[in-house]
Amino acid sequence: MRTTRKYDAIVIGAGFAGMYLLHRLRDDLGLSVRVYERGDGVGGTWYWNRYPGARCDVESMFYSYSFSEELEQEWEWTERYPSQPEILSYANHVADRFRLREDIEFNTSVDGARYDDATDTWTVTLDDGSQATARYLVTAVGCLSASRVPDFEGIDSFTGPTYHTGRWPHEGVDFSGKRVAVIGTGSSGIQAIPVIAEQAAHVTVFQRTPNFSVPARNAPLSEDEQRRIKAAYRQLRADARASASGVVTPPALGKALEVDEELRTSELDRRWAAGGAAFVSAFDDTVLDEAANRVSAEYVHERIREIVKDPEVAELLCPKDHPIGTKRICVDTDYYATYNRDNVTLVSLRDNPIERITSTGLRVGGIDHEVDAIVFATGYDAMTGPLNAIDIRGLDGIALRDEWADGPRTYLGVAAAGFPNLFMVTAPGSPSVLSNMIVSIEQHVDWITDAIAHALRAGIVRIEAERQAQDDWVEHVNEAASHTLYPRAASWYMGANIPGKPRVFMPYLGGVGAYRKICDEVARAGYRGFTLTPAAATAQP
Ligand code: NA7
Repeated sequence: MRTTRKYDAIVIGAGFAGMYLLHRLRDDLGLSVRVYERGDGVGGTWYWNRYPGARCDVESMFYSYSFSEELEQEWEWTERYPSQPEILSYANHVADRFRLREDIEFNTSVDGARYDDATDTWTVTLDDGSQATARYLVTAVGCLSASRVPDFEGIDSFTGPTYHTGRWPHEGVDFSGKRVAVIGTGSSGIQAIPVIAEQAAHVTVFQRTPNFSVPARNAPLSEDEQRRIKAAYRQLRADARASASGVVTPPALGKALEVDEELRTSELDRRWAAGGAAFVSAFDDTVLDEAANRVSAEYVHERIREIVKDPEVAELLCPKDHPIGTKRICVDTDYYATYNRDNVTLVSLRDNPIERITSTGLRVGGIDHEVDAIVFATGYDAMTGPLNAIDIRGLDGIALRDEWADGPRTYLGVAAAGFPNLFMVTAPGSPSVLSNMIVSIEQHVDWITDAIAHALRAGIVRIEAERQAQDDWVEHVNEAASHTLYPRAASWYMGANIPGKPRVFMPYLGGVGAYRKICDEVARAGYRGFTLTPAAATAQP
């Protein structure tokens, strides 16, 4: 008979959040911690997303942990934006350096978790049927980890290989001499298409909605630049934490239409030439006001028309369905110019969706496009997908996925009423996906660690979000979104990419700096909005 293993805390996921949780809870609080990870290595998103061209859209020097000065001083990044292999080797370095692997169980999925009211503990059930218990359960499952291939008719009839960008084969894929279909033009498609086009015989891109993309201007990181940033790291990190997006960007010029036209254009020219997502923050009101938004949007349209030689293709690539910045802006290398290649064809799905997948390709508008391989760059069941995939049962056996049937409900994006001693990293209701993820992850993990430390000190065995506090937070998250243009886009932030998913704006738009202040204030006020129950008050057996 198997024995149920007991820990102080169980963490689900060994990406950047799970690794840092393990370090803080084990090494700073002295807890026994077990991390379950379905992959056979650390890194989460960066473990799975091995598609050609995969690269972070946040600069290397800031897409990195700040908790260890030795680590941040010693690690050397090679490029302005880190490639997937480099981020993965960084994650592995961190795992070795902080001896994380010894408490991570790889190739292990958590199928379910149930709270026991009598003992104030969670019992998780693993995919081999075994169980483990802990007082605290912390989910670190990522926001874009439930990859999704749409339910295309005939999908199983295709005789060639198919790939999803978020489940790329570890040994890589050789597209030499092959005709490749890429479905999807989000960040993943936009990064992969130029690289696949360099290798494949032909690439046919199937585009439902064009996206705004700005040049990365990726380049090797010079030693001087690295030294300069490292010398100023403390201040730069503090500035990033206090900022809206967890990244320090050049200040906005003011309201777009109040800025003199010449200055407006030269600022956009400057940002386009500098590269990176800071392009969208040239003005204060780009995501707040339609007319202001058009200034930056039309600037990108002009650049697309300039770069892409075929005017019809250029027009198809110009995003007109959503305001710029209301879907995460893509950061690319040679994306638009790729459409000037002889071996790249754009098929717009605007008027004709993919009718079906056949044994030899895709049928659109009655026309068969024959290909040898299909790449699905079709995205994720974002934010709620990875959590709803686990059967999480709180008080009285209530299921988290039932509680969230009409859209996710959390308090501060870290806890849920009815689910005591459960903490979630970067869940809906937090600003994480709108930010530099690592800044958000460190903030969440530090806050959760402090909350657990407080409970341990005070002899608290149960910490639970109050329903009223949760309702107020959900209302605040909705309110923050309602003042912006974000809900105008059919984005994964809104759940709009999944048929039948409730249309709720999931992330918190107040900014990571403001959010941090709110979380700190909640803690200072004795964890306002949480019910803290001391040991004697619960029915311990
Ligand atoms: P995204 O951004 O969700 O992009 C998915 C793409 O796939 C997008 O262009 C979709 O078109 C397209 N798609 C999805 N379903 C279909 C169907 N049924 N037919 C045709 N096209 C479809 O995922 P990514 O992986 O690129 O990026 C995710 C995040 O990673 C990104 O935001 C960054 O934060 C990093 P749609 O726009 O829905 O019309």
